[in-house]
Amino acid sequence: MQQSKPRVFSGIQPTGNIHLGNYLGAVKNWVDSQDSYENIFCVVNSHAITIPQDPKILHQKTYDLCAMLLACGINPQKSTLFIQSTIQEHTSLAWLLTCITPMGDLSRMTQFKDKSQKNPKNIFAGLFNYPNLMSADILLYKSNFVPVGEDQKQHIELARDTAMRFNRDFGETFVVPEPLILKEGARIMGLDDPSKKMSKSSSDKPNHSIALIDAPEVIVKKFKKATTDSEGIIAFDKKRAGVYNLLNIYQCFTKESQEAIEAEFFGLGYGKLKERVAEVVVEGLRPIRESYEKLINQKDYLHKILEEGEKCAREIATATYKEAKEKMGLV
Ligand code: AQP
Repeated sequence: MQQSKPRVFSGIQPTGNIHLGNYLGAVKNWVDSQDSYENIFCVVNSHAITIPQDPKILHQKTYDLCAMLLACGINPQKSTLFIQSTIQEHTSLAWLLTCITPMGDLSRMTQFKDKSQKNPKNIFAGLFNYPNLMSADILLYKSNFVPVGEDQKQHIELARDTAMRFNRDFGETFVVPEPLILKEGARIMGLDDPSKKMSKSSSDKPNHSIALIDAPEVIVKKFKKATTDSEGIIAFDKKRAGVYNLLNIYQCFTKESQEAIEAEFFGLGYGKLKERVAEVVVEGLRPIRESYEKLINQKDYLHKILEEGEKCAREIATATYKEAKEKMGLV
């Protein structure tokens, strides 16, 4: 494949319902910058099994998420979209990288600490090794940039270190990738507990997250219950996490400056803020939900897009893996 623009790679796990954090922190940026890059996007189902999943649900959610990414605006004419497990080179390269990554580096990963705390009875080696699979995803495509939310920054730093170590020890092979993290939306917090990031795996808590498929009345209800504080002042103050989170979401949808937003809400109460945030979110997500409802029934179209994406991604993945494997002396 001829590369004329810098390449971006990013992925998302089919571990539950995609939420506002995933959308504002990652997917919206993928969509908005499709013209600037050569884009490769992936539903990372092999990452999902680092936490136990129901196989039937995982299978279905993988296709649902592909349809949702198209509904969000991923354009198959401009971007390659595929499912991670269809290209074996991801796990094959992850093994090579596992063999050159110090245990100490992996033990520092905060996501491993967080997720093992959340699932203390199910801590498997795959969860510990997750960052190497993520490095493989990125390095396999010689990606220049990786648009992600802030929670993934540490994993990208590890991918950079791994690329540099490989290049140093076995000869120039991988591009050292840069994270692309936007200021607004990089870290959307849970509506019920704004000290924790909005997360798919906490969606069992009824008012934690806004799913992109939530009906308008559900969105309004969840925002009404969002945790704020007792100060009653509407301002972008990071120390008041609940109000800050609502304003941050509002800014992502309205694209107005912080000053303009603070002026708009000057003298108003939290009830009004919640109502207005819910309104812009409902309107912003409406076209996505409507498009998703159509796409989810167009199975042949979806499979065709994914097959084309897989073919395109495979071409790059096969070549890079062969190069890395041979450099390490594997027959
Ligand atoms: N709360 C968030 N705010 C901003 N960005 C976020 N992302 C995730 N949560 C937020 C970004 O979404 C992309 C896809 O995430 P993922 O599917 O790889 O999983 P994750 O980072 O582990 O996110 P979740 O939703 O919290 O899933 P679970 O609960 O399964 O771990 C990434 O770019 C991520 O930064």
